[in-house]
Amino acid sequence: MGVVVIDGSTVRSFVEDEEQFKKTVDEQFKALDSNDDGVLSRSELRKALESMRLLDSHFGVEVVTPQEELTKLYDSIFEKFDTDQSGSVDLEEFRSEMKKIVLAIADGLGFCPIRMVLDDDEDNILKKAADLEASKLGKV
Ligand SMILES: [Ca+2]
Repeated sequence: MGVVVIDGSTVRSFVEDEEQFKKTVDEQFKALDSNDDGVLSRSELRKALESMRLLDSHFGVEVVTPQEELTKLYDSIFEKFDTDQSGSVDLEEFRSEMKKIVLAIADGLGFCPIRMVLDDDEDNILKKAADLEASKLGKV
């Protein structure tokens, strides 16, 4: 377990480092595409959102959302990702939505840093943002 501290500018500079961001998002896409067909299905994308844990906790406060509500929410997010309404999310769609989501997180954080407790082996996009900043500062 490790604790990372991130704020809006950490997250933003991660997105602005296009090469790094694209690499991270592409890796995540590949990891999520469990049947290797090059697109994300509804359930594959749901796993991605669950792994980000953005919906279960809000600044460390656990929020219990009924299963039915969650399904509705995940469905509406899927529809956002699937901009051409093909019923699946391709890499381009994934990249552009992830960018929007991560920037929205950055706006939400503003200059107010939050602490995240993460497993060291966890593949979390916000942890990557923190790692990147740490490496730039020469702390790693
Ligand atoms: Ca797939």
